[in-house]
Amino acid sequence: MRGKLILIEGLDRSGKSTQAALLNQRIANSHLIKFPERSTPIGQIINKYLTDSSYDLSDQSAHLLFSANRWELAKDIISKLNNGEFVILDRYIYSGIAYSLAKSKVSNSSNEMNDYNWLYSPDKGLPKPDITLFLTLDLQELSNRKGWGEERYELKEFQIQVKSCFEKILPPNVNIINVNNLSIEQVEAEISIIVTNDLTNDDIHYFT
Ligand code: 2DT
Ligand code: MG
Repeated sequence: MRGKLILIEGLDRSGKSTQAALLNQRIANSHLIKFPERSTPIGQIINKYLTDSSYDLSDQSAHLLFSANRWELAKDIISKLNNGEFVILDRYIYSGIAYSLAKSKVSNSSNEMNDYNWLYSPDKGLPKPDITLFLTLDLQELSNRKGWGEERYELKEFQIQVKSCFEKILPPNVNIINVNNLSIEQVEAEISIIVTNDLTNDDIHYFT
């Protein structure tokens, strides 16, 4: 039996990385991959872009680098799944599209950044998650959470755009969990139910 590909997407400060790590601990044969994966050659450029505000890239090249970073790991993900191992992803193509679309909403950027098909096409061919979860927060709660401001994109106004862009582009089969007023354990329990109830065992799917 092949392993499952499980994606946890979510707004910044929604507890996404905490939940991805907890799920990874709970599943015996699993690997956690966080995107951007900052240790690879392309990941190092992305890390510089995110942490050094004086290092600028065009919006198009940043977008393509995030996708290229996923392609750096695609083969490895597929071979793990075929070996029966589970792979848990912390962010993936939906973050790629939502953040780029959000940029086009806050600045007068180029047509490409506002073009869903252009944004989506570099990710075509990547393995598609069997289960997609999205952790969301109400706007009020979003602004209250601590820790904004350390990296590019960590501005309240921008995050509001990100939320609305995610809502436009998430796939129809996404499992949305509103984490307002839920404890870490309660979110963990909801995720556990969704993951345990998925009994499909077909071939790996790909974005087309
Ligand atoms: P973390 O805070 O999760 O490390 O993410 N991002 C991420 C994009 O703009 N495009 C992408 O394809 C991905 C995967 C989201 C760092 C920032 O990178 C953004 C926040
Ligand atoms: Mg962050």
